[in-house]
Amino acid sequence: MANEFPQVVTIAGSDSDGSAGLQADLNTFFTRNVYGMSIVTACVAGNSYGIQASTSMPTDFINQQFTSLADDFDLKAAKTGMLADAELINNVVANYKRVDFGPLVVDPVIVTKHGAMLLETAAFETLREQLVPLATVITPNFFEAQKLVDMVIETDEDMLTAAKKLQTMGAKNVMIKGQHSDADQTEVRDLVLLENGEHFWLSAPYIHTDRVNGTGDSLSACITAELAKGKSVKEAITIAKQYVNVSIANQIEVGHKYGPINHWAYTD
Ligand code: PXL
Repeated sequence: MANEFPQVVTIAGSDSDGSAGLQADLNTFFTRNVYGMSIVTACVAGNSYGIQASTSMPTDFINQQFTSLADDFDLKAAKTGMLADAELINNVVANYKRVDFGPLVVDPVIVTKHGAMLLETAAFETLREQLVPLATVITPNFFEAQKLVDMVIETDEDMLTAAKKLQTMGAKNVMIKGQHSDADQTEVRDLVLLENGEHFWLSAPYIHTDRVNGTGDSLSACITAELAKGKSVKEAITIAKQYVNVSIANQIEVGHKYGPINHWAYTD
């Protein structure tokens, strides 16, 4: 049929300033030519200076969003973002198991780049036990990976050990995003461990800018979009890394402090 776009959904929090959360996901879906929907888990009041308040959606309302989408749409892939607390994770997992939304990309959102907690510490165990096993792809950053596998990562070997641990916990494919906290560093290296045991590193120049809000959200959203279009996990991750790099390299001026990335920049 003409004009058919794969349908995808993000199960995530809303960020009022549009830089992260489901807004970044929907921007990514749009520019990657998939039709994006959203199941809102929480709402954050924030701007480019930080987050000022946040609140979770009621359980019944989250259930209804799942039902409303499952009753009508032919979803080809899904992703999770901010899930706030253990109750919310349990609820999303129970709902995800009763519907067919395709492969799941789990972005284990714990804390923002600027230190605001988006997941209660008490929920880490639930995240590990309930959500990680559902992940077709999990995309922790360096910090989140250490929290999830409960180890300090110092070397490349440690990073591979952490990725293997995440597979043992049930995630099929793992992408651990490299550290970028050293002002002198010139590249960022992410590790990918595929379901078949193959692993490889994705390297990109480290771009020194404050305008990187929504990077992790957009990366996982891009992987989701590519999977929905039928790309392999390896292809989807490789495209997503390029998508995000180009989006960071072509910064836009929005807000007075930590700005969003540029979703218009990347073209195939
Ligand atoms: O980028 C992480 C993130 C995810 N989800 C929501 C957010 C943020 C960061 O601000 O607000 C809703």
